[in-house]
Amino acid sequence: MYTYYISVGSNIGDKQGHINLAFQSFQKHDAVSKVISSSLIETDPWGYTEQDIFVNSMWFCESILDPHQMLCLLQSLEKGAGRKRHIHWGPRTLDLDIILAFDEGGTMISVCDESLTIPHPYFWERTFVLEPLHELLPTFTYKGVTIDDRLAQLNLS
Ligand code: PH2
Ligand code: MG
Ligand code: MG
Repeated sequence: MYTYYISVGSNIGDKQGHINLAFQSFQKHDAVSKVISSSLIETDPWGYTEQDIFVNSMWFCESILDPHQMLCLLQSLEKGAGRKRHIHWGPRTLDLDIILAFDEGGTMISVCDESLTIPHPYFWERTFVLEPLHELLPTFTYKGVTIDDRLAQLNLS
């Protein structure tokens, strides 16, 4: 059994609608359990800024799927929302990124290959990821820094 924190984003069309539909399918999936969603927040685009504002949130779940199997499931949900891959960091109907994964003992899992990197390579730089993560995991600490301190640093810079 694994646990996952999954970042959710949309900035095309019915943003909340894409997210809610995907959440319903995800919750119903036999291989996932204890699904929890953070609040949905509106965020300014990060990275490539010439695009519409995003709706972002974070999902927690337990699953028997290993990280690559989870990636496959998330990509199928993105496809279901009509996701097309164009501009890197550009507009998308639905983006589901594995941010953190833990094994049964609660140890953080690292994955790094051509298809998947966990922890997500930019998560610690992005308030649109850390704010919803903070709601679900307020005691999280990464490389000796608490998520509270990291959010304070990012909000100052
Ligand atoms: N996703 C990106 C790039 N920039 N900015 C915000 N605010 N929210 C996102 O989900 C987002 C982004 C690439 O995945
Ligand atoms: Mg992304
Ligand atoms: Mg993605």
